[in-house]
Amino acid sequence: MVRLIAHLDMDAFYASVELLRYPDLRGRAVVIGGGRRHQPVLRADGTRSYALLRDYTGRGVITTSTYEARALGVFSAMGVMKAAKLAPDAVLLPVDFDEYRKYSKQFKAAVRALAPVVEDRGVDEIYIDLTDVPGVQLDAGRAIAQQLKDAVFEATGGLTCSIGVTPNKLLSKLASEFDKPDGLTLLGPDDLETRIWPLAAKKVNGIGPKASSKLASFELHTVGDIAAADPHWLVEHFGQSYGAWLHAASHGRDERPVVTFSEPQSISRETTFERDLHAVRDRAELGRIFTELCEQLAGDLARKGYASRTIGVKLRFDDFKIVTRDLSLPAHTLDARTIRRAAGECLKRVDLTRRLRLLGVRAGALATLAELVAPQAASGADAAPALREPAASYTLPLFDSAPPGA
Ligand code: DCP
Ligand code: MG
Repeated sequence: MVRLIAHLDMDAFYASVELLRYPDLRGRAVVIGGGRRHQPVLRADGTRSYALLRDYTGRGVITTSTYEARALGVFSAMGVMKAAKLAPDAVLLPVDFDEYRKYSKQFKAAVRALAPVVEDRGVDEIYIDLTDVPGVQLDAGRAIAQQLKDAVFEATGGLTCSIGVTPNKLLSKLASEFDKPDGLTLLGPDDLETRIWPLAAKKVNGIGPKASSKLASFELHTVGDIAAADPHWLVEHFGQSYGAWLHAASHGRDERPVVTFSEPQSISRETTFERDLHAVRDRAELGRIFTELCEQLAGDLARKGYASRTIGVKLRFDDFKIVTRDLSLPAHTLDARTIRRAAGECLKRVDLTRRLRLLGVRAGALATLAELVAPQAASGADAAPALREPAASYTLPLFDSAPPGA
């Protein structure tokens, strides 16, 4: 039985989500980015007016563009003003990460319902191990891949994706791009030479700008060039592990498993006191423990790579009654002081006459840091709202105190 791994990547993801609510923009060059100004304006007659690239001034960066805009040379990470020179009539829409996360959850759930072995790789892509899906070995995964595409389209109300199916993650990641958008590409071992070797080395996930320019300095430009290089020579120039990996990767070998992992709903810390504490009489001690819990929670979030938008407290009184309170923040955070302040607000809403046995702090409404900052991190000026515009009462930025290990 051969392994069959799919890589699924949504097509022009942010832009396609926007087109679901602004269907009148279908077929037009549309770019997403440039901060949060330039919202569409609803006119009295029910039509909308949109901002155009030609009218933009600022330092914003494009997060993605429709394929119509790409045809004009406008791509992710390009400055909006530069894009305006190429496509002055393209429509500019602001980013709305909450909306993209919502659709991200929908398409992933649709996939999991058909093929449960899913590895989450961010907001718009996943790997799926199809090996054990009944019947999959008969057609190398074609039928199930088509079903996945249909299910994603159905569940999201019209989003398309592209899928590559091959014996491993490395090849599938490449294959999913071959036929974008709305693509479906199956590759077997025989396709290595014809389909993979002609690709530029930097197309391979794991060959970044530094490695690819070093490879180029040795006249190794394509995957096939690397495959033809002597493995000992590769190790000599790129080190034992990376050199060996380059050799294996260029020959289409990759044994990495699909790592399933479901996102936690919340992360919390709690402690039962040595003796019951009273909010007034043991104020100092309670305050110290409370702050420490918040700091530990912030550390947990940072270590696990999450930020939270809902902070809650849990108390158990000396009569064993449990009370919880929570508070939604205007933006995601993993900052200890912001968490401490929000948890303090929650505590104010609890009757603290009885003594306490236990105190806990909980972070819910989690988003991965990858979702919140990347890939915008690269484009600085257009960072996620959580990073750039913390709202009034919680003015601490996401990384106000450096997370451990950062
Ligand atoms: N993204 C971003 N900044 C970048 C690249 C991407 O904010 N420099 C965001 C917007 C994309 C999403 O991540 O919609 C997914 O990235 P992809 O590289 O998969 O790009 P798209 O899904 O937009 O297009 P494609 O059809 O090529 O997959
Ligand atoms: Mg995509």
